[in-house]
Amino acid sequence: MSGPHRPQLWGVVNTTPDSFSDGGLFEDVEKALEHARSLVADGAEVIDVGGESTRPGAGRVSADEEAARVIPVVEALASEGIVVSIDTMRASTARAALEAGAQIVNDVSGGLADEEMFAVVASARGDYVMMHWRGHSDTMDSLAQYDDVVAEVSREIRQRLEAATAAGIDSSRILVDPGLGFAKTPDHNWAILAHLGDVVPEGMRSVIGASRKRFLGELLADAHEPAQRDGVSAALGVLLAERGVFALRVHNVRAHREALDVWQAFHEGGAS
Ligand code: PMM
Repeated sequence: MSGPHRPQLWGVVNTTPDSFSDGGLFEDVEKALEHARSLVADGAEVIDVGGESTRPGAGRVSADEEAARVIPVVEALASEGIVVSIDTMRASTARAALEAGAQIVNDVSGGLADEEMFAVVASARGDYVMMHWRGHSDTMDSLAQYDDVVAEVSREIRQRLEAATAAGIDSSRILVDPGLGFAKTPDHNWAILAHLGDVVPEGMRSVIGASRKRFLGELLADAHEPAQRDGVSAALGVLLAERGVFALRVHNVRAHREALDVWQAFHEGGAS
């Protein structure tokens, strides 16, 4: 397509145990694989595999448990030729996932949760998603304090970028994510979205994870389940495409693909 870049769709696969299943790890792995394959069929270019919930208030999972959940999934998907991103704040999990074939490390802490992370990424190949973060899920809501959220998040992102490049990660490998909902209220999220061009350094690729988040649910009239936020998520996805975002991290890939099809046809109509 001529004109703006069409964002990649990264499909989210959580390997956190299914509370409705008592089939153990094997069944959970099989379910995650099935889900990932359906997201690829729907148009996902990357599958983002995570084993630790980062929802507000969530506690941590041990390193062993996280690795036991994610590594078999990463290995199986990579062997099928699927591009895998590992969503982890732990250097040990990132290293194991890279060895198992992951091509991207998605670190919601931007290297702050584990001081070994930058070294692991620097010594490997592939992209690194560096998200803006202020603290773990059990404290992050209390860290949502800013005088000027756009200026402060922009500054903190640049500080982390300097640290990452000083540790040997080439900036061309880094994708910047402002971390919607991570130490941010809905108003903070909207301010950041309105000023993405200031928050993401010029010339750098960005990833946005807005899909199904609470701040979108708040726009809807009645109490909605996360899956009922797919329409508003896709609407925002189109606006982000317009802003030149490189990738959208989403749960319902099909809804976003269709929305981007409309966006693309709209632009191509204008171009002919
Ligand atoms: N959000 C969540 C988890 N991982 N990774 C990136 N890069 N950006 C995000 O915004 C992000 C993430 C939490 O959302 P979920 O619980 O809906 O997956």
